[in-house]
Amino acid sequence: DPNDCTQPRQPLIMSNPFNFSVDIRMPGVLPTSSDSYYCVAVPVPTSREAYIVDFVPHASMDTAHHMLLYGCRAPYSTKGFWDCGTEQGTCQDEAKIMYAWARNAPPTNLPKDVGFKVGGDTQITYFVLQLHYGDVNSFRGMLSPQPYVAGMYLMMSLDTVIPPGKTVTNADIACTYLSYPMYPFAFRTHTHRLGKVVSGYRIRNGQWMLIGRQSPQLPQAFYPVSNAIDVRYGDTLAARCVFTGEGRTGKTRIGGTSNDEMCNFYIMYYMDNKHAVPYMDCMDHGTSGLFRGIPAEASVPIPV
Ligand code: IYT
Ligand code: CU
Ligand code: CU
Repeated sequence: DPNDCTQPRQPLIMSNPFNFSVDIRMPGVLPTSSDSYYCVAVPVPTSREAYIVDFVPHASMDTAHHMLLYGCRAPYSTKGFWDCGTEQGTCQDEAKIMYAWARNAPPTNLPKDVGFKVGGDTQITYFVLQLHYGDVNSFRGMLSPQPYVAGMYLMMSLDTVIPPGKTVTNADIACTYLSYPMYPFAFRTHTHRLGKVVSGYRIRNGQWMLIGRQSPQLPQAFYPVSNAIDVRYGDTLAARCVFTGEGRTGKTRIGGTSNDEMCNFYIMYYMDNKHAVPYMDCMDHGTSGLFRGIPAEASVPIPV
């Protein structure tokens, strides 16, 4: 029984010298409330450079609401599991998100020849699985270098303030892209309760091209991009979160609790291994007036 957590753990399964899989399981947690989050850390099984090429959420996930897999060097604990209720409770250093699974959303597959680089000279020596209610996960890795490296581009707002009662507040994020070509293949949106719709775009020569648009009230998994595009040096990446202040009596700001808000647009991409940058982020507002050109769809709520 793959879900029998009383069995000794066998995190590393070597199928051949170059491929391996890592099993991460939550040791017999019985959540007391549906809002509990538990974390477990598992060391990256090699100090060599390795590539995560596939994620396999285990079958018995019907009790889990969502789970996120991070990579970092300093998890809050390396023994057993811990309560990681606040979103910052995963790693003491910077956590890097690699995978998200959500109930009722299809799983994300990495494209062929694409892998997340771990071990070696990356800053990733531990995997941390954060589980919102539930039980198991595993993934496969390999030691042979992959032609493409997967990466994450995180767009986040730091300073949004949502006035109480106001029906529409936009959080706008934009940055000029100044790196080697990257190819977005999945995106994820994240807000708390007040988010209505989150959209992300590439702007090139004044033209806005949709990367993805989703309601953050639907399962916050990675969804396939709307358009298969490249992002090149000089392009602008832009994202907008639309919030409502209805139902609140005071100002809502960015923060880690469910009474605060967040505005995140994640782009999962691949890049040529030769000059790959695995993590990038954007917290700026973009040039003034930029968002006058945003397509009208960005303000259209998505039915949930
Ligand atoms: C303030 C905020 O927006 N926090 C987000 C984005 C974030 C993600 C990671 C910030 C940092 C990170 O290392 I990974 I610093 C936030 O906490 N988002 C949550 C998860 O942490 C991923 C989410 O569900 O998107
Ligand atoms: Cu959840
Ligand atoms: Cu959040």
